[in-house]
Amino acid sequence: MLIIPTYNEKDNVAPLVERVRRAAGNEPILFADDNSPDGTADEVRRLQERDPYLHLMVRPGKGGYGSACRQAMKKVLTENLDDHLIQFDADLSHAPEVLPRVLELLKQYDVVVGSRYIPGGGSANWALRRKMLSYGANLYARALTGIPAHDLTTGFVGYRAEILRRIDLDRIKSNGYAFLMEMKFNLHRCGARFAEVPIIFAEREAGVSKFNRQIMIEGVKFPVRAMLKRISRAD
Ligand SMILES: Nc1nc2c(ncn2[C@@H]2O[C@H](COP(=O)(O)OP(=O)(O)O)[C@@H](O)[C@H]2O)c(=O)[nH]1
Ligand SMILES: [Mg+2]
Repeated sequence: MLIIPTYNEKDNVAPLVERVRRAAGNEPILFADDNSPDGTADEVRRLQERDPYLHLMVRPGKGGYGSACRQAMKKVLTENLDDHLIQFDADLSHAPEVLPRVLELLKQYDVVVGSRYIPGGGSANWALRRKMLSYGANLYARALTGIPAHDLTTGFVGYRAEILRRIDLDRIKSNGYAFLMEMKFNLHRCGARFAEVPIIFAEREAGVSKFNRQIMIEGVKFPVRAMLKRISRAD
């Protein structure tokens, strides 16, 4: 099941669903919408009329990316909706055409990371400065956290349900890029086997990014916290 958090993504959901259907057939999709003012949830309801594999969770208001992912994951796990979960962005930055490969690898691995920083991966239409910043941030985070993957801030990640049951999602508190690192860090510490697939990240064409300063600060602080945990071997 795909887990797709949405905030003001009305114009992106229909083309996204169409591409997922072409690439991955009837793979179920759960949208976790934070009551987007632009009517994203109504757009999903419209699509649900002709697609029985679309699910929608509407939350009362903007609660953040990590919180939306967490709540959607908990729903899949507690209601036993699927044996694997793939988190994915709504803005067409992640190519649905990679999904079959991720699904295949999830038969053998616990966590499959869609990675920009392995051969074959990259970021389309990003300025060199942004590429270097993201690459550097990932080198820094990898050195401090010890997570065995090259792209720790990617939001395209597949998990086996059984490995997610081993970590306590309620203890994961961060919300932005740090949420993505904290998930991978906790899974690595409980023995998850990681695989990576190359992805080409494409910048969104419709809607606006929710990236902000606070998300970045959280992303800089988390690796330090993780390193201290490794040193002290605390939980
Ligand atoms: N439910 C929910 N989704 C969010 C929130 N913030 C961002 N998203 C979604 O998370 C995904 C990634 O966000 P985006 O703004 O594209 O971040 P960027 O790719 O780092 O610029 C998109 O599908 C957004 O719609 C939020 O507060 N709540
Ligand atoms: Mg985006």
